[in-house]
Amino acid sequence: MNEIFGLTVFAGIASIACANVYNEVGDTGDLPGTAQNVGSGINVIAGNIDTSGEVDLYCVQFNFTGNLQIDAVEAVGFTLDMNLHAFNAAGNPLGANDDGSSMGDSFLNSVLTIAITPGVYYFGVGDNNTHATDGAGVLIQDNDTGIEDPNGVLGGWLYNGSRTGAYTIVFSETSVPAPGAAALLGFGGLVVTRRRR
Ligand SMILES: [Ca+2]
Ligand SMILES: [Ca+2]
Ligand SMILES: [Ca+2]
Ligand SMILES: [Ca+2]
Repeated sequence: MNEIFGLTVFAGIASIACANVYNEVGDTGDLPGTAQNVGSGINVIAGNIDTSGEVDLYCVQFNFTGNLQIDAVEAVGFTLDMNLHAFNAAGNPLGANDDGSSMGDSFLNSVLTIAITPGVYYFGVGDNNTHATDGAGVLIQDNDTGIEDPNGVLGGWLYNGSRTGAYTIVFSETSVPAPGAAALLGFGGLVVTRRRR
């Protein structure tokens, strides 16, 4: 079933951009020590929340300085209420989002833009109201309000979600801070226009 979902998702993403896809292998862990290493050159991760309350964390390398937009998108037909968290190489929180969209898709998806320099970053996704804590269980990043402790180190999660399903995480390098939805919608419109010609 994973492969079928992956193909479906890939077909959707491929129309948006030139996609270099990393497919979750089995189930990635939820902490830096068990996160799957995506490496560099990937702009789409396709994975699955297949256990109620689980978090999927990925380690990704980026080699540019600028703004990175991350969209966490539920697969069509599923009911995940995406949550998205970003961390630096040390596991310090960089931001989180529960409900947002830059793609004109479900408001239950998540979108986040962070300023980055070349290096390794961690991205975690889960179902609704998934919060990041340190190893002692102290909240360091809230899915709704974002960073609680910028010096906190990811060491655990508070799970509240219960749904399962497939998702994609889409990475877009953006040149302008805080890109509006219009920019991406405009891009999407260009694709549609070209296809119709
Ligand atoms: Ca998983
Ligand atoms: Ca997992
Ligand atoms: Ca959400
Ligand atoms: Ca929430």
